[in-house]
Amino acid sequence: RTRSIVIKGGTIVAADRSYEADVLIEGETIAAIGENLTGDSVLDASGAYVMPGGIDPHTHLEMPFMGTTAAETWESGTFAALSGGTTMVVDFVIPDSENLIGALDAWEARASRQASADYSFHMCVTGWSEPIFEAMEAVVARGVNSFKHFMAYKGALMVDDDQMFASFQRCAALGALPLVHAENGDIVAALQQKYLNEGIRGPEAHAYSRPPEVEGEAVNRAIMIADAAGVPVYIVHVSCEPAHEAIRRARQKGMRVYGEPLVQHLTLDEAVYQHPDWDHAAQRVMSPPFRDKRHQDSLWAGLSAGSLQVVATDHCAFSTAQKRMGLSDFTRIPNGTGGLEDRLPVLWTSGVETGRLTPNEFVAVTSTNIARILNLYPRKGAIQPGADADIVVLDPKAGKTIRASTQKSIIDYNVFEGVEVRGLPRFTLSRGEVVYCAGRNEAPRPGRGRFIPRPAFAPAHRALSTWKALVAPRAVSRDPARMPIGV
Ligand code: DUC
Ligand code: ZN
Ligand code: ZN
Ligand code: ZN
Repeated sequence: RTRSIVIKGGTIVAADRSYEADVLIEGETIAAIGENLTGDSVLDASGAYVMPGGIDPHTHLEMPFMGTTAAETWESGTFAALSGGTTMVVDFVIPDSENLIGALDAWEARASRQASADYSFHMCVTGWSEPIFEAMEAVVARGVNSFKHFMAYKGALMVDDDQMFASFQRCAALGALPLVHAENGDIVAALQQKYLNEGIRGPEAHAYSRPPEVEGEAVNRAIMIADAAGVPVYIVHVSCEPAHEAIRRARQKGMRVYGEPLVQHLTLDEAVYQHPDWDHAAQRVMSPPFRDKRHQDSLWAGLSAGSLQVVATDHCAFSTAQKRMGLSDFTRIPNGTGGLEDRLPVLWTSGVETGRLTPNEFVAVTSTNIARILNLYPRKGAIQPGADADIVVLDPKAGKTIRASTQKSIIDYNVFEGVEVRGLPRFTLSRGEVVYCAGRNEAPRPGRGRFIPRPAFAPAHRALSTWKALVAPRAVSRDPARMPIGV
């Protein structure tokens, strides 16, 4: 008989309600929820909240980028995630050629050897060609139903509008969800050059070259292109009011548009780029950059109003030594910050303790909403019989001061250094195994994490478009020179 565990005496917090009950786990899944349940072993959840494990849909572990490779590994990153109550990550596969399946294999090889949390992937589309068109179908068949597009990083990852339009139509035909990094890459490149020409070469110019306007413009454009292609769209790392406004307006018209702020943008502001210590500022260089309070307030409002649905991290963590690649030129500072380990406690402290989010909204934006958006629900994102036993027992009274010196992440700093948080995991369970226990420091077994396939969406998963009937998905051209216009 498989061994069973009962989580006793806690309050189950789901996206839709809170109630007191025990949770019985048999093997890897939840077997029952009820009163006075018994099992082979007991976890005491009294005074704590029993929630679906966090899902971070936006990570870049060991990502080759800007002339280096993100230092956070699959092993350290997933241990950090579990210790912070996140039981699943969705990482971006960046192909360096048209061989999307080869890139997926490379990511899967790293993850399967090292990951201690479950994982899934998004595939990046960084150009357009017949082999990419063909490979997208094979990618979906492998259980990856989302494709990411960069509107920035000109000359590297960026796609132009015609390429994005073709890929979005392909997504519509395959039942996949397009994701977008929305910044106008042409304007960013022009502004970067302007500041370099003026001799402004420090991290502060990183923020100057990526103002809210470039993000707002790109989000509007991505939404309109998605609507023309008849496909829903998910905007990653929404950082400012113009971006949020575009999403809000589209949703009000009935379009299926989703927006993901990061916990960093909700809590850190642009003042970090004026810090007198170069390292301090450069460690916080990511795209889009941190904004001011007006933009933060907009993001918080979006989470409680439902116009923004997910809080992620874009965990893409470089060491201080790597950041120094840009000592004399801000455009060479590797872009990215961490947050995987801290997302839940920082959001609990800045969101729930301040009254900006209810505990149920907290669960919705850290787990349940993204499970539904990515077609993972209810295997993940839910506490119900049959679901994977991915559970965080969160103690709202347990607190700490965030320190790089005590974190599980292998990075030598933390953008939340010195921040006092409450709402720490007492236990984290991944598919029924207790993989983290407060006060204990053992890492779970690398390689125990599993790939979670996400099937294609049903054909009804469409955007509301005024002219979607005009573009039959199968009319998408395989020939990049012959993009379909209308039809
Ligand atoms: N932004 C970052 O800051 N890092 C990784 C990629 C991205 O878009
Ligand atoms: Zn991005
Ligand atoms: Zn400002
Ligand atoms: Zn990213």
